Amino acid sequence: MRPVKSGGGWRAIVYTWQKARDVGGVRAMWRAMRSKNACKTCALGMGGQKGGMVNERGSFPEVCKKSLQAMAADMQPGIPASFWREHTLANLQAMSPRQLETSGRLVQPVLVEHGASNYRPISWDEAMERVVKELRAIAADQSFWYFSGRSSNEAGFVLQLLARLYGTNNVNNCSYYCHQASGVGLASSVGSGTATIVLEDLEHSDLVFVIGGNPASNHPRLMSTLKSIRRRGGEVVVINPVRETGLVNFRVPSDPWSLLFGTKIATLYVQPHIGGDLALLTGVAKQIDAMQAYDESFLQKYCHGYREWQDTLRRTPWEEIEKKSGVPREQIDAIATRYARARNVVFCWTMGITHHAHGVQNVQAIANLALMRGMVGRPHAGLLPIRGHSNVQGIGSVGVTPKLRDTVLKNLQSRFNVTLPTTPGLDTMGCMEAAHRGDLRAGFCLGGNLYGSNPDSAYASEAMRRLNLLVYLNTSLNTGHAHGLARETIILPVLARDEEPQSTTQESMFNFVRLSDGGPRRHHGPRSEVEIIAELGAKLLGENGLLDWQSMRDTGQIRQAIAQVVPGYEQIADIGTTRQEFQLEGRTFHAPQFGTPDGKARLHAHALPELPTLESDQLRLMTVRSEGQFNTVVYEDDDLYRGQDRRDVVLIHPDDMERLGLTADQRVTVRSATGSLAWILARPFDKIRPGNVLMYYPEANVLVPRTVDPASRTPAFKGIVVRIVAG
Ligand SMILES: Nc1nc2c(c(=O)[nH]1)N[C@H]1C(S)=C(S)[C@@H](COP(=O)(O)OP(=O)(O)OC[C@H]3O[C@@H](n4cnc5c(=O)[nH]c(N)nc54)[C@H](O)[C@@H]3O)O[C@H]1N2
Ligand SMILES: Nc1nc2c(c(=O)[nH]1)N[C@H]1C(S)=C(S)[C@@H](COP(=O)(O)OP(=O)(O)OC[C@H]3O[C@@H](n4cnc5c(=O)[nH]c(N)nc54)[C@H](O)[C@@H]3O)O[C@H]1N2
Ligand SMILES: [Mo]
Repeated sequence: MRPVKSGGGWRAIVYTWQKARDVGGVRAMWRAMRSKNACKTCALGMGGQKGGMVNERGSFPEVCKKSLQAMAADMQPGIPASFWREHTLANLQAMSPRQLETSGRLVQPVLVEHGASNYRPISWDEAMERVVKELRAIAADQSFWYFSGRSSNEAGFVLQLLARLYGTNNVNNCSYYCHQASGVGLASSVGSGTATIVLEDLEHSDLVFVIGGNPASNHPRLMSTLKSIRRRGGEVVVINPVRETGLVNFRVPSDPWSLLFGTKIATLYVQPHIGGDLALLTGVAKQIDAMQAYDESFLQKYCHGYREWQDTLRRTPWEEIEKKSGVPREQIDAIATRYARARNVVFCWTMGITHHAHGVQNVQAIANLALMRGMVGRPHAGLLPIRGHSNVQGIGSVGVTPKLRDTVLKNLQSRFNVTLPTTPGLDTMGCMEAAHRGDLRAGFCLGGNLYGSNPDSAYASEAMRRLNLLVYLNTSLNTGHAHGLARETIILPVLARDEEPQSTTQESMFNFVRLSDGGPRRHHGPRSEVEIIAELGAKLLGENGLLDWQSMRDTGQIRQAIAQVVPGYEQIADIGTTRQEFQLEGRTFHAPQFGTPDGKARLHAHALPELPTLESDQLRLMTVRSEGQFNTVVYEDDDLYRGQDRRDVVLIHPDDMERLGLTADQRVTVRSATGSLAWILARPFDKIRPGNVLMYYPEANVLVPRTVDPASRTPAFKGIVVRIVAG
């Protein structure tokens, strides 16, 4: 496949028309895309009451290929009952993520018991009875409750409440495999775990750092903002071991000029080694310090820890910085020079920063750099973690975490007149480990693909096999349904956001709460998430009379409760009638008054981590997304921007290919300390920094060790030491 020279462009537009045709016409697709629902894919956020394809600033059309893919997937026909007879578990296990996704929409509850060869359809009543029976037979702390960031605030709120009333804090979400390091790092620096700016601030900045992310594929709408910044004469500095095509040149489909001629995105592109960011960021700070380009009075007035940090910077030798980042001094200075002359700077980052054993330190190093020049706590500058799922931030806000904030716990207890457990809850990896030890009996997954998103797939599968019961609430089939099986596994089909009978809400990464109207159901069979959860609550806990589960079927009443319980969410109470979407208070810092107890920010000093020492035949592997997938859901095998037509590949720099004596498309086995993958094609890829290689998640997860960042418990999905051998 010939690589394209720019991201976006005509191919994105042609794709749109093709997708529309596939699902029954342009009108059907247009109607679906324009309905008043928050976009289903990433957390950049669009849609809601301003209508689909509109962002919070009212700009239209804001559309990207992956939102069309997600929409088209939800518009698929239902999986017929015969499918379950015709496909054994062994068949499902042999299917690729893409084949599973394109099997159709889940429309009836299905069950597979240990020893059975197939899933079989069961009634909703039978499914509920089985779940209730198992949950009654075990201690509450023998269960866990996993949430993907695809569900609504309402569903998230009620399910976490149900789990706690049942008696456990083993409540967690996919953020533990995603941006948890950002939440922990930001909270330790500025006292709030989310973006410090709103969209408008970004649009006024004159320098944007894009660190460890590939927004051309994963957050395409960010590209039109980057385009505008470049057009105004602003700069974009990219830090990424891979020269990602779309970050070099992008054709913004909604802009005729950009579409025809393309827009240059990066003004400076720096390629560290995987895991080299902490050293690199420290180097940039050291140079700013040497240039005396820092804001001394800001640091003194509004920050703690400045002197210690400055001492550490001054003591860290340049040789160590260059060696551990893989970036020569001149390039570090070039970044510092640009930073020193910019007036309004925004720092964006994604998984290249968080998916490391030192993820929190990476985030703190970004915050240090920003604080150093007073780039946090005023308009048009700040910190912007580019979040993943469309509502991952919202479910975290409404209580889907193992440890509730003190005020939320207090408010929940007084609002519902209940006493909730205070025993420590497990995070996501903690649940997998406890299940593997045999300490857990049952798991309940609201969306997502817990198996597919896990490191060490063999371990994940084994952990799940040791459970009595696993319940999945999903819209479509995924690898978890084939490989993540307990003694008894139940899949419950749910409605997608735009099929909900009642309105729901979502929170974007800019802390903006949107209202989704829902819409007509596309299939008989799937149920609303809230309805399923309320029914489970009534059947499991109804007799204790603690909660009126009937009212928990009504999203308006759930929002009343959220408004009373979650500080900042007060305005959600009447959003169903006022339709007034809103910005959450206390998260955006337009003045140097931070969310910490005394209002000051904190700088953190770090020792630089060693990059893993590589023997001559070893390389560092990153596991990433292609342009044709959304997490574990693969829509297409192509990775357009990286010029790949298949996924069973390992992308290697030509110099490394030569050194290892490999030829293009040779079959190889990739081995890590955790596992190995055979029959992989070795592909020369000159856009990656030599010494580093790239493979696609989730297929490569058999290679990913269970190493986590001790501070955030986020797995190190990037930076795995591998050996690549012929055959
Ligand atoms: N189309 C699409 N959109 C998505 C998703 C999707 O799967 N598909 N997923 C959503 C979710 S949940 C998330 S979290 C986001 C993920 O968005 P991204 O973080 O952009 O996703 P990854 O594919 O993990 O890409 C990581 C990027 O970091 C770089 N990288 C790897 N290691 C390092 C490193 O050590 N340092 C630096 N500086 N860079 C590194 C890689 O080269 C790659 O460009 O996207 C969201 N949006
Ligand atoms: N090696 C490696 N592993 C990784 C990563 C990586 O970069 N490398 N990235 C990590 C990251 S950032 C994340 S966020 C996790 C992703 O982890 P998850 O969020 O657990 O996984 P997804 O693949 O997004 O979930 C896909 C499923 O969600 C279901 N779904 C879709 N819409 C809805 C809905 O409206 N309601 C419900 N109930 N279900 C729905 C569909 O059935 C689909 O199969 O993976 C992590 N794992
Ligand atoms: Mo994510």
